[in-house]
Amino acid sequence: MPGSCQRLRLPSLAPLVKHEKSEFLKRKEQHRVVMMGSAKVGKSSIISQFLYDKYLTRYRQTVEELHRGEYELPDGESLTLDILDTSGAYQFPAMRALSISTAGAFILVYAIDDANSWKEVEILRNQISSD
Ligand SMILES: Nc1nc2c(ncn2[C@@H]2O[C@H](COP(=O)(O)OP(=O)(O)O)[C@@H](O)[C@H]2O)c(=O)[nH]1
Ligand SMILES: [Mg+2]
Repeated sequence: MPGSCQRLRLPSLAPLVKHEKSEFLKRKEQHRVVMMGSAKVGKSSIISQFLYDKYLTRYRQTVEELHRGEYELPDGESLTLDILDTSGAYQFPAMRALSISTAGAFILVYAIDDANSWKEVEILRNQISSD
C-alpha cells in the first residue's frame, strides 16, 4: 500500500490580503504532480525540502508516497497540491502507467554525476508524451 503523509501550510501563501469573496464563491483547485527519475537521484529530498523544509541526509528507499500541501491563495481560493513520490525502480509497468495517467504535471529528476539517470529521464519523457 502506498504511504501517505499530509502537511497543512495554510497561511504561507496568504499574507495580509483581505478576502472579499464569500465562502460560497471560493473555488477549490487541485493539482497532482508526479515525481519521477532513477532511484537515489534526490526525488524524496526535493519534496522534503519543498514541503517540510528538511533535507534528508539518510537514504531510505521510497515505495510510493503521496504528499499533500494545502494552500490558501491570496484571493481566498484554496489550492491542494498532491505530490506523488515514486521509487524510481518502476518494476511494474502498470503501476508506472497509472502514475503517468493520473498526473497533471511531472518533475523528472536526474543526478548530475549519473549518466544513466539522464537516460532514464529521456525514457520517462518519451513514455509520458506517448501516453
Ligand atoms: N550530494 C548530494 N546528495 C544528495 C542530493 N539530494 C539528495 N542527496 C542524497 O542522495 C541520497 C538519495 O536521496 P533521495 O532523495 O532519497 O533519492 P530518491 O531515491 O530519488 O528519492 C540521500 O542520501 C540524500 O541525502 C544532492 O543534491 N546532492
Ligand atoms: Mg525516494
